[in-house]
Amino acid sequence: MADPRASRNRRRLTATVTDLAVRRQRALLVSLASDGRSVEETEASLAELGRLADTAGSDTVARETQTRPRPDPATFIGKGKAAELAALGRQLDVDVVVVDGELTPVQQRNLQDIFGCDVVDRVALILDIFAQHAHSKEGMAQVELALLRHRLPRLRGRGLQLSQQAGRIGTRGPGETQLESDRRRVQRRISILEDQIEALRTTRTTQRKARRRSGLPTATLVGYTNAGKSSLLNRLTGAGVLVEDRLFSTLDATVRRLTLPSGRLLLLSDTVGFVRRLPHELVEAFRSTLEEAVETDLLLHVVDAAAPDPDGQIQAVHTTLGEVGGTGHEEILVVNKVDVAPAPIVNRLLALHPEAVAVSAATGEGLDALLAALDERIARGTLSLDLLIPHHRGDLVAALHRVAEVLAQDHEEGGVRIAVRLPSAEVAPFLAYTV
Ligand SMILES: Nc1nc2c(ncn2[C@@H]2O[C@H](COP(=O)(O)OP(=O)(O)OP(=O)(O)O)[C@@H](O)[C@H]2O)c(=O)[nH]1
Ligand SMILES: [Mg+2]
Repeated sequence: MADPRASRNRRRLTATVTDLAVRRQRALLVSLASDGRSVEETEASLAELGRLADTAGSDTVARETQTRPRPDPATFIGKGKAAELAALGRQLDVDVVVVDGELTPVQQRNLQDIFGCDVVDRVALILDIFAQHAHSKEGMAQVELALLRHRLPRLRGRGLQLSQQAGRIGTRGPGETQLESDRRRVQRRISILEDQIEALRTTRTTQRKARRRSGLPTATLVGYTNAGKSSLLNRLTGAGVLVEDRLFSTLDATVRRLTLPSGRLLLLSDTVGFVRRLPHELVEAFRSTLEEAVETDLLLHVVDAAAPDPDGQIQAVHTTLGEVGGTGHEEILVVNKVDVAPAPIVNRLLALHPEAVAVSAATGEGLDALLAALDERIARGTLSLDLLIPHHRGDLVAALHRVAEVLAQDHEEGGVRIAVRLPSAEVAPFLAYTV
């Protein structure tokens, strides 16, 4: 039943991560209130770090914030503070210190020495969660790539100094140190993964083109992690995607057909959620999954109105979309969890975003309005089609030149090959000729 390659990949992946999930670990969370960040932001970020740590399998036993204009280049927090917290850590018997920021390899090493236990930063924590939640071949390859790219500059070994002194790049043989061969092994694995991901990406692009050729409009659920994207997909299409009250439940894209009240069909996809300061290694590695969100006719941006800072979440989603070139799309803001969210917050979001729709994926409230809004947007929107019109239907070619933007036109044996972009409402007569 189980694919032996999948289980091999999984073993390899779990061997790669700092496995926080083996047993519940005791975590000390540390953050820095520095320039340009308000106390509230720091607090909200620290609370979120706690949820991330919980999802990764650890219990927060203490949280500490230091105010400092800038991170200390050697130890991130101040050295004195680090020593003080190390004593606290020993007293509370912590297994891991989680820093709300991005540590340089040097800072991480120094802190680990001071604390005498594992020290991970926000990036490593998120990578760890992704590693635990990846299931598909593509997802696992993407996470492993992100992990290795993150680890490579952090590999430490007895050979470090020696290899720097020798400075003989490419030297093999007896002088080779453990670290160098580790580096080379990691690098080799990175290039294998890059090739694998590239191949899977090509498959995905082909699938996406096939979907486009089907002439059906596509919409993608995007949003902050835990906003309720998968719940909404399930409610609307009966997809049966895993829904959980934890962060990053979904890492793989799922596409389902949805019939709108007008009878129009729509392809709706669910994808990975976003978080504030999503590690760039992950954005890079998950590019092909995120492209799913970018290459679409319409974004359904789901926001959890019951979350502590919905506005911040909306902004984080837009920032991440910007990083993968996904801005400037038609978007419907879906204000979710209205069954539990405070009414003033829901109302404020609706006032700020006039085209937003308030729903509850849990109770079904507002879904009719959402479907109507989708219908209306799709009717207003445009679609790209690749058509082959038989020579005897010159009337259709002429019609296309009237109603559509013609992107390319060529004469082929079977007829006129023509790529067009046209309003959805005009699509019907041409659908029989899609390539
Ligand atoms: N009360 C309430 N809970 C909801 C609603 N929609 C989703 N949830 C809950 O919110 C949690 C997250 O839901 P998911 O659908 O997994 O969220 P997601 O956006 O797919 O999350 P990730 O895949 O982890 O990024 C689950 O515990 C859901 O049961 C809603 O309308 N009301
Ligand atoms: Mg999900």
